Amino acid sequence: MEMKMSKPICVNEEYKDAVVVGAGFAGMYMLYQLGQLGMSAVGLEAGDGVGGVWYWNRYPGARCDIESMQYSYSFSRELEDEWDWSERFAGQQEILSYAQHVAERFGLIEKINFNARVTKAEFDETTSTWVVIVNGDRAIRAKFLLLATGSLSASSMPDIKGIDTFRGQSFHTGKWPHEPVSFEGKKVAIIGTGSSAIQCIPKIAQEAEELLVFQRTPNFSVPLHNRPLSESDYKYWRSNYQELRHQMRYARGGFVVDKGMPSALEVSPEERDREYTKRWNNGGLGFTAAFEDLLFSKEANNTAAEFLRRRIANIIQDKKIAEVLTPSGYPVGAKRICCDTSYFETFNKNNVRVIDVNKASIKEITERGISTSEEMHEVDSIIFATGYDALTGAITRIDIRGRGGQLLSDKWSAGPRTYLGLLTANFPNMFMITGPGSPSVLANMIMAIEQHVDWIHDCLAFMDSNGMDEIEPEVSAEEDWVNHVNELAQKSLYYNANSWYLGANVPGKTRVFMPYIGGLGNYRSICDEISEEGYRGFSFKSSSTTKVVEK
Ligand code: N01
Repeated sequence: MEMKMSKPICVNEEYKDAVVVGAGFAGMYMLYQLGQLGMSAVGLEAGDGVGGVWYWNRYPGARCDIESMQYSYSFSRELEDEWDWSERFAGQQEILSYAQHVAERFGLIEKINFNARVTKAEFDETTSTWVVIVNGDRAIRAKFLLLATGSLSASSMPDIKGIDTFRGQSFHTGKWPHEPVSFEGKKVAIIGTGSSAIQCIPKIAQEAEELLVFQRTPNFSVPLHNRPLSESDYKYWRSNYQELRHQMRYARGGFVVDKGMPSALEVSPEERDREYTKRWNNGGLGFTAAFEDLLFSKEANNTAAEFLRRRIANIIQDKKIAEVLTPSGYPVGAKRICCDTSYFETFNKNNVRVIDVNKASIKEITERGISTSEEMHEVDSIIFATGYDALTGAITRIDIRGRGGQLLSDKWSAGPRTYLGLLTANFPNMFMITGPGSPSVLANMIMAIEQHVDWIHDCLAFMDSNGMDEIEPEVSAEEDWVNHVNELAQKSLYYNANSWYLGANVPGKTRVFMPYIGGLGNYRSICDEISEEGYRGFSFKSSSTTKVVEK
C-alpha cells in the first residue's frame, strides 16, 4: 500500500514521513514496516552499526537469557528457516551477526544513518510535524517520530569522588570497546553484581591475575545451562514453529515455558523442591515460572529464595564468602533474576575476591585504584557494571518538546506517563516502541517489539485511510492507564526491592514501577481491543484542521 503523506515543509530541510530513532531490533523492524506502508523513513543510530544493546554490550560473556529460537524475529517465515542458531542461548556476537543479516536481507541498511545521535526533537504545531536535530546541527522534519531507543541503553555511572582521575583502563559494560580487551596478568576491579557483571565475572576471572568484585546487593541467579542446538532441537522447533510462535505472542513473558502450578504454598515441601530442582536443572528464566504466586505472596516467594540460598551454600566452599554473596531482604524476581554460567563457582577461585561495599564503602577512585573505608585497592582496570537509567533514560536524555514547547522530561519528572506505553499526551505522533507502561523488559523483548511495531503499523494505515494527521492520547485515558499500571504493580512484590524497574538505581529518579506487569498476552489483547473500538482513548486530528506548507 502506498501511503499519501504530507510534502516537504521548506526547501532547506530534509523531509521524511517518519524518523526512527535507534537501529536495534525495534528500530529495524519499524523501518521494515514503514517500508511496507510505502512511507519514506530514515533510521538515526548513534552507533556505527545495527543491533542496539547487542552492538554496545560486547563485554566478555555477554549472552541472551531467552532461548535463541524464541529471541528472534517471527515476522518472516523465510528468515526463521534460513537462520541457524548455534546455541540454545545465543552469545552477543551471534545475535549481532543476526541483526546485521536482517538489516541487509530486508534492505534496511540503506535507510539508516549511522553515527547520527538525535539531540533534540520539537513538535511544530503549525504543520503537525516534528523537527528532529541530529548531532546538534542537522535538521530533519517528519510527520512521525518513532522512538526505538531501547529500555536498557542509557548507561549509568556511579557518582564516586575522583572517578575521572583513574589512570588505568576503565570500561562500562554497556559501552564496551570494539577491539579485543585483554585482562591477562592484570589486577581488575568490577563494580556491580547485576546481570552484566554476573556474566562477565567468570570470564574475566579466567584471565585476570586478580579480580576484585565490589558488591552492593547480592543477586539471585540461576544457571543458564547453555548448550549447542542439536538436529533434534531444530526438528522440534521447525516443525512446530507456527504453533510455538502463537504461544509466545500470548504468553505472559513472551516466551514458551513449562506452565507453573498455581501456588507454592499448596504443594508439599518435597513436591516444591522437585519443581525448583527440575527448573534449576533445565536452566534459564523458567525458574520463576514454577508457581504463579511467586511474585505476589511473600511466603511463596520465600520458598524460592530458600531454595536458591541453599544452592549458593552448596556451591561456594568458604562459608564467609557464601554469606556475602547470599541475597536476603528482598524477594526473588523483584530485582530481575540473573542467569549465569559458573558465577558462584568463580568465587572458589583464589584470584577472585568479593568486597561488600556496605561494610567497606567506596570512598574515592584515585589515579591508581579504588579506596574504601577499609583499604586501598590498586588496580590496572576498573569495570563499571553499574547498569542503566532504564526505561526512560534513553528518551529523556533527548531534549524532546511537545505542544507549547513542553519538555518531556518535565512531564515525566514524577514518573513516566503514557497510554499503553505507546504514546504520551501533548506529544502528538511520537510513538515509543516498548515504552514505559508496556510489558517491555518483563517480556521477551523481540516479541514485545513485534507487537508494538505491528500495532503502530496498523494505526498509521488507519490514520492514512481516514485522512488523519495527528494522534495523541486523551489525558483521561492516559491517567487511567498510568493508574492501572501502578495498581497492578502494587499488588505484586516488585515494590519490595530497590531495582531499576523502579528507577531506584539512579539517584534522584522518582521511585515508580515502570513496566506493565499484566503479561504480554493480556496486553496484546488490550491493545487489539482498543484499536478495534476505533482507537478508544486516542484523539485524532484531520488534515483539514492542520496546515502543511508546500515546497
Ligand atoms: O545492571 P543492573 P546490569 N556502588 O542495574 C551496582 C539486562 N541484561 O547491566 O543492586 C556500588 O542490574 C548495582 O547495585 P544495586 C537485564 O534485564 C540482560 O547488570 O543497585 N554498586 C548492581 O549490582 C538486567 O537486569 C542480560 O545495589 C553499584 C549493578 O551495579 C539489565 O540488563 C545481560 C553502584 C547494576 O546492575 C541491567 O543489568 C545483561 C554504586 N554506586 C543485562 N551503582 C541477559 O540477557 C550501581 N551498582 C542475560
